[in-house]
Amino acid sequence: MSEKLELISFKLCPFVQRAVIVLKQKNVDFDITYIDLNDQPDWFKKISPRGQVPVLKVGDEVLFESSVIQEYVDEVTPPSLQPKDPLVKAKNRAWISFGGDMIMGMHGMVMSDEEGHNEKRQGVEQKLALLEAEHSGGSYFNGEDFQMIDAAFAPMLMRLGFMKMHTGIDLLAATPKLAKWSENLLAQPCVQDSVVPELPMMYKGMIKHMDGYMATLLQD
Ligand SMILES: N[C@@H](CCC(=O)N[C@@H](CS)C(=O)NCC(=O)O)C(=O)O
Repeated sequence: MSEKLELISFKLCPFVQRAVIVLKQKNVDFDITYIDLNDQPDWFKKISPRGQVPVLKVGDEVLFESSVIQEYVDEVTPPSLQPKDPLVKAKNRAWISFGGDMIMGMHGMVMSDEEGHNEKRQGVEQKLALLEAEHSGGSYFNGEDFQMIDAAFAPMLMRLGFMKMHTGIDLLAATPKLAKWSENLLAQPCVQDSVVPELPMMYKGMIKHMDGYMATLLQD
């Protein structure tokens, strides 16, 4: 790779973390620039078509959408983290997109009043059950190798851990394959090094700040 990559990030963002995990797993030397999404700098507004992170700067070019950034980084740094079988790869892509919906559902759980929280929680639990049924039962999603889909789901699983730690809500209690998967993924250096050390406390602060039903469940 000729140009040094620059990733535009917001510390709390799970979608940025998807990209960081691939960059770390591939040992790519990259710069990371943190912005405040609630007070977006003008230069960011100019380069981010949706006003969202992650954005990856590749020289004068800009990429957005976490899964696209993951795939670009993967393609320019062989060997690939994607499954070789095109059908498995395509199915994984679909589940990665599904994982994005789950991240949004979890955010809804954090933001909502009790009724909304319970509704969103039910939605996330249903999705977790579907994911459990699709999981190989091996160390990682497809089996024994860490692949792209693992990088894509680790941020969500990490946040489920924060939720459990701060509120006691254990959404993985009914999905043993996912619980084991989470344990395996959170032990990976590329996952551990993909966030700032203060993230667990930032997540708690976000729950408090959102002031929804979940804030009433916060434990000390
Ligand atoms: N589908 C996008 C979602 C990215 C996303 O939702 N990023 C959030 C932060 S975690 C964001 O930038 N939100 C600001 C906004 O939507 O205004 C992706 O996968 O990259």
